[in-house]
Amino acid sequence: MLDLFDEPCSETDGLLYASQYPMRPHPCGKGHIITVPDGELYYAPDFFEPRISDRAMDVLLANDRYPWQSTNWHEVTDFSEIKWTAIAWQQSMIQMYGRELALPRLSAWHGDNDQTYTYSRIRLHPAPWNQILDWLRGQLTDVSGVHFNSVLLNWYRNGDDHISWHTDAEPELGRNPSIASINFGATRRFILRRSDDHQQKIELPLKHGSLLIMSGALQHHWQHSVPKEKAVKASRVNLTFRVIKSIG
Ligand SMILES: O=C(O)CCC(=O)C(=O)O
Repeated sequence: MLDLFDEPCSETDGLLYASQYPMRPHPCGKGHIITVPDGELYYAPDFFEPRISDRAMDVLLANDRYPWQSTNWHEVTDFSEIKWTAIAWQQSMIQMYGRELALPRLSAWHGDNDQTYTYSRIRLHPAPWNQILDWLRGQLTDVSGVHFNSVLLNWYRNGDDHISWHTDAEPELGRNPSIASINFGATRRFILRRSDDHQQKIELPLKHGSLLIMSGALQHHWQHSVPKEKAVKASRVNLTFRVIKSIG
């Protein structure tokens, strides 16, 4: 496990690998709990077997038009006409500097009832739970002790897609939220930095079949991002399971 944390990385300023913090094995037998200042991380690089992770990618990206592995998704122009088998993928737009810009990734929101959630100033309406999302959620119960009621999915079509620095500290998530992040597809760099000292950073390479849980006060003290990685040509799907506490 340690060698996964210790992969070389180009960004060195203040960077610490998660392995430099105290860690102990999780009682469930998979992965480790890592105690960081003002928060806790759980990381299991091989939480799901490769066979299950491969199958998950096939189901999450299944649609009526394009084979997900061989399509150049950045060139697809009829995206809104695609019928998705399991996930309600959308190209969300944001207003910035008076212009409407496409987010550099695709996203989907599934969850209980008719809750809405505001994310990156976008109001999301949940699509229902389905077999794969419900099954994945079930896999998280023992390790997290949390019954999640919603999931935000991000699809990074290749290394150009990314997510900028932010916290998951929206009011709907309440204080000290636990957020469980499942990763399928290409390995991408996940970087945390302290909100009050941007030079203090922690990096985890989130690989195919891995699970990261962020908990304690982490969201109130640390920001996170998945930066661009030009060399990455393959898709990655990330699912962050959350508990929404109130109707937005
Ligand atoms: O893709 C990831 O690993 C992070 C996703 C994320 O930051 C989010 O959904 O808020």
